[in-house]
Amino acid sequence: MNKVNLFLLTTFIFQTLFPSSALSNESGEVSFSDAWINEAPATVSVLAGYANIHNASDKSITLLTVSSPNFSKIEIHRSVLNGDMVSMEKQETLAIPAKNTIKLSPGDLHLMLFDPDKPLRAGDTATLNFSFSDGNNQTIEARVERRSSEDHSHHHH
Ligand SMILES: [Cu+2]
Repeated sequence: MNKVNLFLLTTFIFQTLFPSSALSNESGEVSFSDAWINEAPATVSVLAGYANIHNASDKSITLLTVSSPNFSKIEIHRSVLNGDMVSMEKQETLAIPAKNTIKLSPGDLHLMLFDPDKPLRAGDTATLNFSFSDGNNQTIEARVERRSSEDHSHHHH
């Protein structure tokens, strides 16, 4: 059985056992699209993750924490240009305004993913858990991709 079938089977079993769970990112007021992780050399222990987070409700919802079984720690960062240097500011939380989409994208807001449990290559997926101020949690699978547009090597912490 290949990896994709195993994932679908696992998802099917999980949803059969826990039909009201938030595993599906279709449910709830907040939904995700284009969740991806920038592929990096295996020697790099900090990766960047991106997604679009949409709040369909008529009130602001705040992203409180992001965690993952695949990383030791995840922070929300914003890249800020100071002169010709890009630095990253840690965000304690991230508000998603009512009826709005926050886009995490290279050079701007991103997830900083620390210490992957295994080398992540393009095509792999990692699990991300998001918890929100309205009490909802969402678990999504982010795909590791090689998108060449942004060079992160000039970032510093
Ligand atoms: Cu960062």
